[in-house]
Amino acid sequence: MESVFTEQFMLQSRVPAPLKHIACKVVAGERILPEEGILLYEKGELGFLAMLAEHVRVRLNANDVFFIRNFHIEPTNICVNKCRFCSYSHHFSPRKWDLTVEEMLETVRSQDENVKEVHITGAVHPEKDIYYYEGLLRKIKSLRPDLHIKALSAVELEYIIKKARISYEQGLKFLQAAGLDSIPGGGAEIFDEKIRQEICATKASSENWLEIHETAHRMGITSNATMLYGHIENYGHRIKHMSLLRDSQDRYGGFNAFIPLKFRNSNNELSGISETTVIEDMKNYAVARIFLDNFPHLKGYWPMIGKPLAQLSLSFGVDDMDGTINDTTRIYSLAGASEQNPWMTVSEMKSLILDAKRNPVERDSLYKALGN
Ligand code: V47
Ligand code: SF4
Repeated sequence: MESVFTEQFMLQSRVPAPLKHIACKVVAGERILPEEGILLYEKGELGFLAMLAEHVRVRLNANDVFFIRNFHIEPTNICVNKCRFCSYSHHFSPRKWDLTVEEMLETVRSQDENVKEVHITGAVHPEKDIYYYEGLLRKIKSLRPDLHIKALSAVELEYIIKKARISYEQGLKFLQAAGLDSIPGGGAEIFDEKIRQEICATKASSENWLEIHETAHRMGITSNATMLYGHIENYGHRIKHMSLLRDSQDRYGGFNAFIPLKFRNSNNELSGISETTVIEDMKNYAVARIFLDNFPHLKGYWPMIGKPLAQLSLSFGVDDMDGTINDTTRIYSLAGASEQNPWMTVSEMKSLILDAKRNPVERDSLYKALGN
């Protein structure tokens, strides 16, 4: 079976020899090198990349595409940082907010009991500390003990843990005891200090981001990893970013999903940069799926690219559609995404996945199928 698949590539004379070599490695289940990843970005035609990415997707997830019933809480947009790509913080957003704990608890109360996960992330507020978030997590858990709390990006964690003058491990243990179940993938941007200096000079370094996630993984707290692409980075930077993640995953294995985030250019300091094309977006999903052979899941985050492109991404290696969201995130609508009030019903989610000839699977936060 596999050799027939490989031969298909071999017979396609328009595929240059070095790409055929990469195809054989991928089909044989071998890991590709960073320079081969760059070659895929530079020379890989979309159909060719799709076939290879789909091969990896099927090996890892068969025909299943996952989704979860979830909602977000974005506690504040008042931020000590001023990342140049960000349209969400009070520096650029037309609205400035800092929710009270009671307002956040009201959002939790308003969700129906089938909702399985809350994703809490926001800006780095100068006056908030680890004790504030510990109290918030405790109150949410006491209201909804069954709700999985995926909270606080490494950037928010670094700030509150350093402020408390404790180690990452002590900080994470303190929050875990209050109800922190996993960590979202935000703040990774691009792991290259020169690029970070240009786009997000004051936020956590690549090294600290990775150290926080690895500390969590050693403690049994799983997490996600994002990559912000389509701004001033090049293919080499994207591959370097994914190489660091792949190496880290080899060490501890705590990443659940990789989430490419397309830079959206409305209302921020990088508005002069054109957004990537659909071809570039699909190519990026495919190369990520091929390169990150040890990441179990690749997420097509529909509030960022819109429902039609998220559906299309299911043919480029994506096996996870995130969730129903219930109109609770503003990060992408403020940056110009088409989904101004992101909301997806379960039946819409399922038909979107079925339409792509995949099997919809409702999951919990750790990708256990919920059998319905
Ligand atoms: O780190 C900010 C990105 C991230 C823009 O773990 C932008 O399941 C594009 O991390 N254009 C936060 N992206 C969101 C995040 C996330 C999203 C979905 C799922 C998960 C998960 C995590 O949003 C930031 C930054 O990279 N971002 N501004 C922008 N203009
Ligand atoms: Fe603040 Fe996050 Fe926006 Fe950076 S991306 S300015 S850390 S809210």
